[in-house]
Amino acid sequence: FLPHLVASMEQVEETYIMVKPDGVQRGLVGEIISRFEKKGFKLIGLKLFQCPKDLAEEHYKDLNSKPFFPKLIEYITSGPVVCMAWEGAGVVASARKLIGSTDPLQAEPGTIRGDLAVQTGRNVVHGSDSPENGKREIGLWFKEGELCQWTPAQAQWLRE
Ligand code: IDP
Ligand code: MG
Repeated sequence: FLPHLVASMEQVEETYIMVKPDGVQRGLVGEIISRFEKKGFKLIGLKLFQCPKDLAEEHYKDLNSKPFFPKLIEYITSGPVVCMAWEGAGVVASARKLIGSTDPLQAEPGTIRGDLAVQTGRNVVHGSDSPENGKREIGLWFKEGELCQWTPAQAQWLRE
């Protein structure tokens, strides 16, 4: 029994989830949104958006020394993306599990990448890797006034 882990699961967090251009082009937007919606997390921000180069570079700045960085920026700016902010206790780690491993061939069946993609360079979806990055990325991709605070009708049936 690890009380600090239980406490962290109860902490309400926000994560930035994005359907990448390949997911949009392949008609997977509804399918990907559904995975998070059915799980029971709360959608607080959603838009279709053509990402400018400087935003893509800022979002992925930790990877800017990697050999694949220029192609990654080209990929993310190659067409519209669907930007989402999701809220819930434990949503950051849970969303990463729903998404699956970075390399879709290593991702477990049942995960988004495991079910819907075959290559790291076209892995259809992004998810923040920590609560701090969740906040940072939502701040980058959404403007003031684009997020909604609301109480879903099902809230009382999701948590005791
Ligand atoms: P993540 O998306 O699972 O968090 P990261 O390591 O943060 O994975 O990498 C960010 C994104 O950069 C990946 O989702 C993928 O689109 C791309 N990427 C990572 N490694 C490679 C690579 O070796 N080749 C091509 N693209 C890569
Ligand atoms: Mg990452």
